[in-house]
Parts: sequence; C-alpha cells; structure tokens
Amino acid sequence: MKFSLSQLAKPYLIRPFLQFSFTRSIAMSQNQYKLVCLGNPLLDLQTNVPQEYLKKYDLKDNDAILADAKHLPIYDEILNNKDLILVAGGAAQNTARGAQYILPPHSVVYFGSVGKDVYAERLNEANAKYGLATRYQLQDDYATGKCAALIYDHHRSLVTDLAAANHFKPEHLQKPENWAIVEAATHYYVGGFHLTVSPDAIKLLGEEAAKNNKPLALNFSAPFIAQFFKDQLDSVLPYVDYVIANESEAEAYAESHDLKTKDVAEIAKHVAQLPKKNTKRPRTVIFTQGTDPTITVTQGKDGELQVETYPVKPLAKEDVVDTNGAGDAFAAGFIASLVQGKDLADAVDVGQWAAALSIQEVGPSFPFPKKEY
Ligand code: 26A
Repeated sequence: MKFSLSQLAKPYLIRPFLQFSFTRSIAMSQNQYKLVCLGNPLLDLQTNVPQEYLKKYDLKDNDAILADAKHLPIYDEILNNKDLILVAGGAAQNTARGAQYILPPHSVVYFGSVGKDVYAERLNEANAKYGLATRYQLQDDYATGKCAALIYDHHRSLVTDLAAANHFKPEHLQKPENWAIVEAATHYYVGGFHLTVSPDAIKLLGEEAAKNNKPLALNFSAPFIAQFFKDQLDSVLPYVDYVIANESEAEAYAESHDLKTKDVAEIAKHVAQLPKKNTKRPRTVIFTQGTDPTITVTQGKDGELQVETYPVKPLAKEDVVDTNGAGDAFAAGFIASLVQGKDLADAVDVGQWAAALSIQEVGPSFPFPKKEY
C-alpha cells in the first residue's frame, strides 16, 4: 500500500485506532491464528538515490543498519524527493502480511510496538488490506519507527530509526488476552532484527514452541545482527527450528563465529548441528542467495546431514521493480507453507514464488488482485 505525503500532514495526530475496530471485528476468531509473528513495525520511506548519496552516509548496497546520529538528516532530506513513497515495512511485519496473503483469513497475527500517530494508522491500513491482525503495544511517548529505504539501481540500503519499536516489552506478550493467542498458535516466526529489542520476548515464544513441539522460525535479518548482536543471537538459537537467511547474513555469522569458511553449505551445516531445546525436531537451515540456488540443510534422526539445493527461476530484467522486501517475501511463502503442512521442497518453491511476486512490486508488497500459487 502506498501513501501520499499529504496524508502525513499531521505526523503525530492522535486518533482512535483502526486496529481496535479491526481486531474487534475478528474477535471471534482471535484465538485461532495459526501463525504468530514478532518484529519491529516500521513505515518505509522509499526513494531512489544516486550512488553518491549512499557514499556520503557510508551506506552499502543491500545492507540494513540502525541509524546513528550522523544518519538522522536523511529522513528530512528525502522528504523533498519527488519519487518518495511511504509504504508499510518492518521485516517480520512484511513476512506476516505475505503469509496472510497466502493463507486463509485470520491465520496470522503480528506483535510489535508503535506510537499513537498517523504512521501507525498507515501500517494498520496496509495490514487491514491483507487481513493481517496486529496486537501492537502502543507507546505514548515515542513515534512509530521508520526506515529510509534508499534504492540505487535495483539494490536497496535500509537505515532504520526504531523509535517506538525499540520499546516492545515481553510483558505485552504475557497479557492474558495475548498469551491465549500465543498458546493457541501452531507456528512462530521471529525477525532477527528483534534481537536488538527484546531477546526475552523471543525466548518466551521459544519456550512455548519447544515445550509443545511447535516450530519456530528465525530470520537472521541483516549482517549486523550476527556481527554486533552475536550473544543475543546465540542465546535464542537453541529455540530455533528453522533458520532463514541470505548469503551475506550467513557469511557474517561465519565470520563472527570464526568458522573460517565462506562456503554457505558449510555454514548451514554448522548452524544445523548447534544444540536445540526441542530435540523432537531437527533444525533446518535455509540460505537464499539472490538468483543463485537456495540451499537447505537438515539434520536427520541418524545425525546425518541432508543438503539440498533449489535453483531460482530468474525474472526478466524488465520485471524487476525493486528488491526491498524480497527476503521477507521468501520467508512469507516458506512459513505459510509450513503452516499448510507442506514439505521442505514445496515450502522453498512457494518462498521463491512469493519473492518473485514482491520483486515485481514497489516496496515490500504483493499484487492485488491476489495471485494464487
Ligand atoms: C532493527 N532494524 C534495523 C530493523 C529493520 C527492519 N525491520 C526491522 N528492524 N531495518 C530494516 N527493516 C525492514 O526491512 C524490510 C526489508 O526487508 C524495512 O522496514 C523493510 O521493509
């Protein structure tokens, strides 16, 4: 969903939230959500920039970082860009929307933290379009987080000011009405980006998943997570049944864990064999590599490692609009398929299909009218 700048004329306008009426209308079905997602809800400010602009702020192609003080002028500067669009983002929220796009109504619910402002209203509108239910923790004193999605020649560089998203607390999940939803779910999906906010909230979901032999998927999200949030990542990995990452995140993991290899299959084998809380399920590691084949590694019951590769059907160059959200869309197709009981090969195929759909849209979005797999 795209928004015009004029819609943001009063950025901190406080109004009753769409979320409430929307959630009330589905109250009957709220404990039937199969998939619970957790992440940082953000509004993306997406615009094309010249390469020099990225250089000016020390930004890399296809990277995602947390903004520091020197990046803050970006959010004002890009407001003048004619092509600027405001589009619902937040990596796990994109995945949640994508999974709900694929699954029957009322299948997915998303937890995160937002401010009481017009940015959050825009997120609610986008989520409502997909039928995604949200259980936001609302912040009085912080604005909804935003991400400058700077596009240069089909690549994107993401600079995030988490704001309200940084104040999500595990206690929000533990509220009786929310915990009932968590308990009733069958699958969990967590953005690795949330490791910068609340590893404890991730562990709460992990304990629930492990105790009841329900699968939890974690996305590594960005190289900086493995680099600078290594301890937090290591502390949640025992709860993770499905690791989803791209090649640069896999490499960052190998580097920070001194694996002395850049071979993605070797890195996947290492991660697959790390200790698990729930020993009733093997861990599967899924590494995407852009247009190169997706690699999966699963540890079989006998301890043997099953390595599979799945080629990607390349899109014609003219069909590529932008890659913002492509990885999140892959994760959406993948996790939605697990919810539907599909096997690994099918889940990867649906993931690749969903990524291709999103790449043909502006921002982390899917086409309407809906396309069927
Ligand atoms: C903590 N950080 C840096 C982030 C993000 C993020 N989502 C959560 N936390 N930085 C960028 N994103 C989102 O990633 C999507 C593309 O995969 C952007 O909002 C964008 O929609």
